[in-house]
Amino acid sequence: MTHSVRDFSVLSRPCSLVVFLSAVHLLVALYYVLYSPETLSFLPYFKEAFSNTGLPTNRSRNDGMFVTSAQSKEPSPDETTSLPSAAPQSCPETPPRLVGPHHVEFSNPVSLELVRKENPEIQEGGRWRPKDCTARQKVAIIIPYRHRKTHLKYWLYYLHPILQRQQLDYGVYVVNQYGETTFNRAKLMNVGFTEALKQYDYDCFVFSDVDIVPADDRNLYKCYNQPRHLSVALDKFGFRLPYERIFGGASAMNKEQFTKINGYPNNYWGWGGEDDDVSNRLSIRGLSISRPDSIIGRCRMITHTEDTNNAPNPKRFDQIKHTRETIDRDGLSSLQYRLVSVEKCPLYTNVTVDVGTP
Ligand code: BGN
Repeated sequence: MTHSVRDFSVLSRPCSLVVFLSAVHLLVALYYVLYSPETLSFLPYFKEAFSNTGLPTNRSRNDGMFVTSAQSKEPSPDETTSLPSAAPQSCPETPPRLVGPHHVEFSNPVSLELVRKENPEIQEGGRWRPKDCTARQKVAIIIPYRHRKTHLKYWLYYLHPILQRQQLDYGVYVVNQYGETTFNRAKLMNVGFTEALKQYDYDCFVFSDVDIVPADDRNLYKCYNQPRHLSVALDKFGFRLPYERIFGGASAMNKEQFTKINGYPNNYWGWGGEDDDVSNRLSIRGLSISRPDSIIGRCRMITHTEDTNNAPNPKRFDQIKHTRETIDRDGLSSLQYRLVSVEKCPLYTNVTVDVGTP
């Protein structure tokens, strides 16, 4: 009986083929793992984790009010490098973490330190955007202001958490009228619109008095197909509209709506009428006012004593009769002001402006 020597050389070719095919398979698998959309969508988070220290820059004073200065700096279109990068999917139409009606009171004083502590994600200049989804709107909140620090603290205390729950990509702009000349709320709105747009590509503008706080976070501080009146059920007016065409307090317009009406009028000095002029402008340009219902639209107003240099404007009765003649020549198209400073504070951007005299 002879032992035959086994000849393995016949297996050599199939084996090489198997090895070759396995290598190709491995490479293909590796390619898909590295370049799949899922993997790519994680990259910004990795990048962010390594690049974002979350620390504001240029700290100079520590009283919480004035921390950074961007006074003479020419702003870039998006100075939001410390904000989360754009997330892959857009935020849901209805923000998921809203709580509905919530308690608002102004009996215990709040400090800016407390607001900062309770809102650790707010970036300098009062900027925030969601990190797990892309906000549906970029909203600049414009607050006309002078000597109302206590009110501003309450406003920031209540509004920052609400705006975050509403998943907005937002910035807060306090437009501070320089000097002691007669207050001009409407012109400060136009300045806020103009200056906010120099900082970021906002598409929606909420114009709010510093003393108005919504009592229900379903009242979304965003823009709609029609200009939106937000402060519809104020405690001051018994939680209903004092008159149908009112547009004062807090309201929102997108860029297109606001430019269509040529912004606010610039020549209403002192209290009253400028919001009625805007309401007229909306009708003249064929726009209507949208509103939340009077439950969602509940707001509280901080009571205060009469402001100095903001007496009722005696000319307002006559002025609001002539909106049709003034709309084109008075507004964004004729806006002139002297910018005094733009300071990026931890919870808001402080724009100080000399709007001139009547
Ligand atoms: C109105 C004021 C508004 C103000 C509301 C609510 C005028 C114009 C002359 C009728 N309008 O009467 O500016 O927002 O009250 O306070 O005064």
